Amino acid sequence: MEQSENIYSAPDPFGDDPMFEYPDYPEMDDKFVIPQHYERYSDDDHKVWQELFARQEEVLEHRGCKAYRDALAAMDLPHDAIPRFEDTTALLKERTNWEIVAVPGLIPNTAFFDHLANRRFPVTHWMRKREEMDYLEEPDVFHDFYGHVPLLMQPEFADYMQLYGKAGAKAMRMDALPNLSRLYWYTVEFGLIREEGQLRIYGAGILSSKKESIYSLESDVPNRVAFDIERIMRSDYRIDDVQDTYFVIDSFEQLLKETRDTDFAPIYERVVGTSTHAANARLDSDVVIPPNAA
Ligand code: HBI
Ligand code: FE
Repeated sequence: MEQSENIYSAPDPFGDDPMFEYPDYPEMDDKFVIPQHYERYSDDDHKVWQELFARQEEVLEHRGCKAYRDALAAMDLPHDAIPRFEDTTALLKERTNWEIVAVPGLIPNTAFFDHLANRRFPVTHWMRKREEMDYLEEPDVFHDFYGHVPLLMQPEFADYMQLYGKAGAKAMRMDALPNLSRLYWYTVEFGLIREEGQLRIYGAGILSSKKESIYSLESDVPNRVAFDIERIMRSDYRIDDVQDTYFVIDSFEQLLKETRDTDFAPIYERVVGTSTHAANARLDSDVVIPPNAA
């Protein structure tokens, strides 16, 4: 696969061509699903998991949102080894009817949306190398699993993820994929939530990064703005560094309800083809939220 600048940067990394080239993995099915092949992880792959896990345990103790912390505890993941996807699927199935499938990495948008719409979360099977502990151009198993999977245990967030998958087809029809992708970016990847007057993290891109876990909550530099779907759909984002702006929800109920109650079509009609707000823009209409005390 041609390396894009960032996995999420191209709204459609594989173009509109139905004959896109995708590396031919043996055993891959028509939904880009492969076996995890647990036995193929090296000792060092497991050690990298262990180090990243231990590091985030400490950083997220008072920074990860409650639903994330509780879910991580309930999932009872191994600290010293990459999890077996089937073990977690068994628990997820029971709790929120989600499952995990292994994929080779980034998959085409249509397949990605189809998985989410059917409550399957695609998790990249491979582990980053030690030389890339902190910066990755593509999601790996630590980002996808440690960052994304625990919150699938939270009922409203679990429904929100499915809703996002179902929204894909209409966005593609209306040329609004970049706009819908920004919603994913600013919530699922880089979302913050307010709990008991404090900011906490729920976005997987933050949860899987030590630096951004601290920065997103405590730095004076970035903007923190109350959740606003249309504002998000109009806003560019950074792919090369920590975010300039974070959007803050008050609850997962709010995230799900506002998304479910909003017809995206009129928003797409207003925003597609119009100019966007820079990633670091501050608007008069923004409801600004202060950082936590460091
Ligand atoms: N594939 N495995 C994987 N993970 C993603 O997060 C992902 C993807 N394909 C497309 C994609 N994300 C985004 O471009 C969509 O949200 C639009
Ligand atoms: Fe991600």
